[in-house]
Amino acid sequence: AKKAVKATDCAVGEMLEVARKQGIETVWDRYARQIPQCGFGDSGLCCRNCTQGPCRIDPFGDGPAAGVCGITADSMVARNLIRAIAAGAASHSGHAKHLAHVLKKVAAGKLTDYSVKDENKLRAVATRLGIPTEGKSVQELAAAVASAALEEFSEREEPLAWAATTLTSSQVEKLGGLGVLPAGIDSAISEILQRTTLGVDADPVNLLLGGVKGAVADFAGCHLGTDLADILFGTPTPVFSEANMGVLKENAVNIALHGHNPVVSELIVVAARQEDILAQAKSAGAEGINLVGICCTGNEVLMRQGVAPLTHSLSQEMPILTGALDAIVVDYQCVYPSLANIADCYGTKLITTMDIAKIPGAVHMAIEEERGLEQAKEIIKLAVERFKARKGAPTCIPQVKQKVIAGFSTEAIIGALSKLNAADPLKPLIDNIVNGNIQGVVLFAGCNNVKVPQDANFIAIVKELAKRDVLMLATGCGAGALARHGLLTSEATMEYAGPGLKAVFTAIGEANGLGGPLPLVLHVGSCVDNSRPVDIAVALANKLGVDVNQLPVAASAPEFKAEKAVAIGTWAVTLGLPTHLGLVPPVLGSKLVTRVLTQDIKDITGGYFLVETDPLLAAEKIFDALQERRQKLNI
Ligand code: BF8
Repeated sequence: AKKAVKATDCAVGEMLEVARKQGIETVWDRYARQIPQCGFGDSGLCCRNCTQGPCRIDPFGDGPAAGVCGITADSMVARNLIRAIAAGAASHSGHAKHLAHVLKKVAAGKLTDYSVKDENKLRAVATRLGIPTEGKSVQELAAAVASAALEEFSEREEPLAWAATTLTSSQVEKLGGLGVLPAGIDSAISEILQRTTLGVDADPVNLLLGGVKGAVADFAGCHLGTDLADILFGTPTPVFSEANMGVLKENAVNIALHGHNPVVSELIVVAARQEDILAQAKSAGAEGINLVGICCTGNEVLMRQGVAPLTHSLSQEMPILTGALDAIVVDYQCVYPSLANIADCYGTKLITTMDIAKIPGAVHMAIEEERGLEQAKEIIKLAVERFKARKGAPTCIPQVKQKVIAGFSTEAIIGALSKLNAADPLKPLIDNIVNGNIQGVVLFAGCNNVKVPQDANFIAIVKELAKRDVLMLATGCGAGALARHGLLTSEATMEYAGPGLKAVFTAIGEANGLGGPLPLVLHVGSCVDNSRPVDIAVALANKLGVDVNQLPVAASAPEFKAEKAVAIGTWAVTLGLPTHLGLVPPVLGSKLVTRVLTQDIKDITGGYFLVETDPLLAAEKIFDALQERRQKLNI
């Protein structure tokens, strides 16, 4: 019964049993050791922003009602929240900035291992940005887009191009009117850090507006991350793969690609397919090189290369316990430092590749893009050595895997719809929303969290909304959860979709030669790719002449964990979406902040946070939010 509380994925369950028998400490053990967690921190009422603290405010009114400087509970909670948004924005946009530098070097002809893989996307992004494209070479356009991208970071004269050109004009106007349309991504992040230091902004609502501005910067950073990755590595199209630990192969060199940015992992994919490297693996006695993915780097290489997702986020330690994982190559974000100890116990090579993300105990190989492919080959060699050392030793790979269909970029979704109506691809979608075959659209985003039995909320909510004919999209570890549970398949559509959704997905799937309906949930990519559903919503809104906050569209982060998820959730609300959270965020220490986020903001942006920890009730509330929108549209 204890196992069921930790995870719903039976592969994870098997590995937990191995961990128990072998005395390996996991994320769940460390969590148990943290209990009881600090109630002040949990409610947002702990401040460490100066050395007169740490200060704590008593949420029940018996103890201190202010910090040493006089900061109130409302402001303390707001400050803490928006610092998380700044951190999230820094992460997503840091990833995008990294891609922008690569694109700039590609344009300058400095890199041989990278190129522009999708010229159409490059031209489309340039056109959207107002960069003249006619007669321009790929190099010239790449240079122009890279420099426009890098200009987003400090401070422009104009609002962020990746917000101003991607949202509806009324959204842009509204955000401008509220003073929350940033002129620079880094400047918005830095502004949050400044206004939340000792003795700057003490007005909770003003602080929250600062957070909204940071969230818009995060949105721009995410969109930039998607656009540049598509340009450099190709825009995803539907792809078939398999998910979960059963994809490991005892007799192959198994290498997991973990983190967020495809810059390194794409080269490892290229290297692993080269004859000389394959020959090395074979001469070591392996049947081949088996690349697998973890977290969002895993999503990136699944979407573009069909690399099988191994596991996600919360269970990232588990595959090492199979004994079959030869190397984990990480870039940055969501990589648990605990991997080093477990990898050491099993002889798995943990390889860090970014100078901002080192882990004691790991092998560090700083990737220089100028010789990236060569380094990718060196990394694979380390994995081959480890394979040689373990060859013949028993492994315990859980025989658990599921089929997966992924690769649903905006372009792929529009492409699939165009098979039903080439002249007007959005029309079939709109018609089916209007006639009720599709009741609305929900985006599942975000992480797994140790406080929720892994995947349980995702699975329960998705099954419930499927019955009710809701079209669902997913990103990040949420998409991973659904992949590992077999919900990104045509079979799941046949089993769980309501009649309207099933009919629509069957028509689209057949028109596209998928041999069955579209998968129950469309995997749109990694967490930065939450920008993709926004593109679709904006296109729908523009076509219908309404705003996004009128569409029957919602978001859900049922097991969120990272600061990045706080930033995404906040921009989803800012762009007008009812946004469900399956855990209570650390804001309950302020009634005012709680009310603004769950109620008052609805009057301003149309979006709001909907907090519900019970998944079945959450599904009902999300569905009700869609119905409210339908009624207002008279459909
Ligand atoms: O960026 S869903 S645990 S891996 S933060 Fe991290 Fe959360 Fe996973 Fe992807 Ni997103």
